[in-house]
Amino acid sequence: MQSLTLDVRGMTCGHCKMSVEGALNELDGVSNVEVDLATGKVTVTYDESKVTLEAMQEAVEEQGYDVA
Ligand code: 9UX
Repeated sequence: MQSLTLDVRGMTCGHCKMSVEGALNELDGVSNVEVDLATGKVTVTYDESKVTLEAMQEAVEEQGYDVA
């Protein structure tokens, strides 16, 4: 298990937070997602043999937010 923090731009409300959390949690291999709305920091705990950084970035971008 490994964890990393994504810098996500454009999340401003609780629904944004839930969209991003939901999209990441849907990925196989993601075990925990923490979103800090104030800073845009999204900390993901995941199994690096099952999910890639690219897949996580795509999942966030599909929800309409930019990953720095
Ligand atoms: Mo509410 Mo968050 O419109 O984009 S879902 S600000």
